[in-house]
Amino acid sequence: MKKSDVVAQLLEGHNRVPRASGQAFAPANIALCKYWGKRNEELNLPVTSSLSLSLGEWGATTSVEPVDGPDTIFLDDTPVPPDRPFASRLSAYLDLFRTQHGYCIRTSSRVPVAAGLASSASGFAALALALDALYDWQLDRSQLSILARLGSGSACRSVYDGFVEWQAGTRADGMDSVATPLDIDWPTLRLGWITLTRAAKPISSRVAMRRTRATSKLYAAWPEQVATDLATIKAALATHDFDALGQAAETNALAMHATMMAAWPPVCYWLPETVETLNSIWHLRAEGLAVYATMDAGPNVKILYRDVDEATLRTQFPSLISMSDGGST
Ligand code: 2P0
Repeated sequence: MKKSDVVAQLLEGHNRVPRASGQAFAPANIALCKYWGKRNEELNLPVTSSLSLSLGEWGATTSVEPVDGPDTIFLDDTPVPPDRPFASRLSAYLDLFRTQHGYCIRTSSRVPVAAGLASSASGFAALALALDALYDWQLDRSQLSILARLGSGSACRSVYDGFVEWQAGTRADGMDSVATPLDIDWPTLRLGWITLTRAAKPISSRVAMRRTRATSKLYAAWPEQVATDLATIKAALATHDFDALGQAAETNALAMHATMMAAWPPVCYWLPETVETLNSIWHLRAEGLAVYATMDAGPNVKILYRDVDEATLRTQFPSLISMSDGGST
């Protein structure tokens, strides 16, 4: 099945004539239980479910406007040349919706892209929501989650705020592979990120996932790891058990990295500073501070902690930014 078949199914009977423009915001999200590996690459269908926390005001605002001629794309007011992967990936996604015309896309990303904060997640979620506004489809969140997933897997989680579970689903067409919001309120929980480098990552998560699944023997253990961690994380969220949450999230992230390090050629996103930061976190924890690490497809480290420890952690990690800081870079 192709992306265009899924779109045709979702938009059957819906308006295909655009209004003048559409605009939307979507938050970035950080997975506490990671998505790593696809069962279907065309539709971004995952091998396992995953669970994330959306980052409030940190995210992307995107506007979309039909224009004559080819697509024009602006990122933070700077035109992006059409041959850049960023632009060609957006244009390929827009091909799913256009009739004749091109689009002018303006995205302002209030996500520290270099910190590996899943810019494609907020970007494609904001674009799917903006297209819904442009065409006045009035799709429900579940359908919007599917549309966003066709752009980038983790984007399906960014159509909601707060804690979100992405159900892997089993259907070949992915209509049951959607994100759902979890009814959890935990105002004292903090997620922050420590930027160690702004260098572009050497290998995309898309390619790294594919290689891991194809060559890493450790990947066989990944679905079971996720099943255990997901259950632990959901129980910990329900009871506000911070240490259980932190331990499961950190274990899950490190297990994900272990699967990719055991791939061939190996995929290692870690830098010396990554190891140094993880060691600092482990040292602080040994001294009694409740802080846990998580990492995505990059060298930077995110931390989970409680609001009471914010000041201490800012002293330890001067580059720490917290989701509670508000979305300005
Ligand atoms: C996650 N990551 O759950 C995991 C953890 C990175 C590590 O989702 O190919 O950009 O567009 O579906 O969503 C990053 O992968 O990949 C990701 P595609 P995506 O957040």
